[in-house]
Amino acid sequence: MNDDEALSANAWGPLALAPSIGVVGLGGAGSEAVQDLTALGIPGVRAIAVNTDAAHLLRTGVEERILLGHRELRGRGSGGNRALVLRAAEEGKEELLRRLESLEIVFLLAGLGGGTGSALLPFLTRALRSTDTLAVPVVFLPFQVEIDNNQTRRDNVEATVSELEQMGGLLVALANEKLRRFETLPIHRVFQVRNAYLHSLVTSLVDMVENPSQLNVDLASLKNHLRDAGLSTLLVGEYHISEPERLVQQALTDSLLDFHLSDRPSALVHLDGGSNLTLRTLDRVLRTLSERLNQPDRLVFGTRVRPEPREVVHLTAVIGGLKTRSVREALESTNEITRPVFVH
Ligand SMILES: Nc1nc2c(ncn2[C@@H]2O[C@H](COP(=O)(O)OP(=O)(O)OP(=O)(O)O)[C@@H](O)[C@H]2O)c(=O)[nH]1
Ligand SMILES: [Mg+2]
Repeated sequence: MNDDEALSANAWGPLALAPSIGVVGLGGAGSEAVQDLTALGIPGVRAIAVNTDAAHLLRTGVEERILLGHRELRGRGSGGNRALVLRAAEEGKEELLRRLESLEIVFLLAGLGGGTGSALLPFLTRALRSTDTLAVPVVFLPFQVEIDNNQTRRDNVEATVSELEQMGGLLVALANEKLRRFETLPIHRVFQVRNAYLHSLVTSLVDMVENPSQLNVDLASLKNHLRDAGLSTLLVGEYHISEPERLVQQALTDSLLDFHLSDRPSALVHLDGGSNLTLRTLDRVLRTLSERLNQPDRLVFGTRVRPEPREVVHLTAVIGGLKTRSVREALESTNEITRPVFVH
């Protein structure tokens, strides 16, 4: 075999040059979020909506649409009934997994409180975790008023969050209550603000593993890191290159996430900057993060330096070793929007 032959993909069999990625909306809120992500642009990513509500599915502009449980629920949604959705999910499990099996990273999105998204999110996360696919569940926690006087909704939220937290692995939790600072905007615009933030989380993670860096963090190293990291979450930040400490501060506090650290935190950090990104800046970012996380057990980092100089540096971080809390705590802690994300 000559060099040309040896380097051709045919000689090596099928090669995975870039991971295949999907965003999957579960239920009404999840599907709407997928639509917003698509509108903001997620090139190369498959967009899928799964719902028990046929009318909602027909309305959504998501390219691939899957109606679940049409025999039992007749396309009318679950009306908040998790148990009915779970039964339909068991029946449709093989077909659902078959539709997702070629994907290497799957973001699963759901607004908690209803029946469909709240039931399908832990169900599919668990099913995918026994495959090679990296499942990233994303939950939207409802506004406090939605659950204050509605025990069914509250129970649905509690059951789903605790199941996901017990499962460990990557979990993104975005609290609607933290959007109160935008309360003078129309409601759909408020959700768009949240979805724009989610868009930055999704594209940052995809970009980190898809595009080669000088110090590379690829999908295999991310999966390796997550294996021992326990419950983990994703952070992003972007700041002027002259203030690395502010970059870390911004990523930790200016988010819609709310988690507490255990005594064994870990971090995988990726910095993306211009040709003016120095070792000193990298060092200041890592030191600040390390301090804020109370000296993590493991700190892995990667960097990508672009050929041209840049005023800003972009940070993507996977923080592991988070503590599971009671859901009451999770919901109550969202009342204060200025509170730092990580509280020791
Ligand atoms: N962004 C957005 N959020 C919604 C929408 N509809 C409901 N929500 C919120 O999302 C949470 C879950 O509601 P849905 O997504 O409608 O529930 P579902 O998963 O479809 O479940 P069922 O309809 O009960 O089968 C609730 O807190 C809602 O207030 C929507 O169209 N867009
Ligand atoms: Mg619905």
